[in-house]
Amino acid sequence: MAIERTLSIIKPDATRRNLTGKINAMLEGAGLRIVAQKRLRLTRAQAEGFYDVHAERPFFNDLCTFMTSGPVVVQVLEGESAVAKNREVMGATNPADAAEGTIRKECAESIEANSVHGSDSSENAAKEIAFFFAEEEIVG
Ligand code: IDP
Ligand code: MG
Repeated sequence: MAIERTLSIIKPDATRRNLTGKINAMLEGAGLRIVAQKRLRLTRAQAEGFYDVHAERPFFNDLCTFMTSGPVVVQVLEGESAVAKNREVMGATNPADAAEGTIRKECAESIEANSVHGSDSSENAAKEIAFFFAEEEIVG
């Protein structure tokens, strides 16, 4: 097992309901270290660029509208198997399918407004981290 980094985003439904601290506590409780973090409002171009892989999906437009509807908190998480560990603590995409004790089970409002994003592979994690952070902004 290796120390990895992954990109996490606390989505607008969660920042709106003041859940940043609760979600951070759940991430830290799972053994993930927040080694970079900033709160920002995504532009449409940023949302479309970030979710480029989903451009052909039917929910793409609504997803970009949702992701620009309020502030997000983008963060780099570090730890043993951080990509998989974060996906585990996040829970399934649809909160109706998410396991007990996961962030999406406890916090998500819907399959779209599901409170958090997490990279799905170490390759994508590297790309997604570079999308938001310069190396010197990450302090391990
Ligand atoms: P993930 O966030 O669990 O990796 P993805 O399939 O990568 O899920 O989808 C990216 C995001 O798009 C989801 O987190 C959710 O916000 C949104 N999304 C996914 N599937 C649907 C859907 O069927 N309807 C509406 N929004 C969706
Ligand atoms: Mg995904």
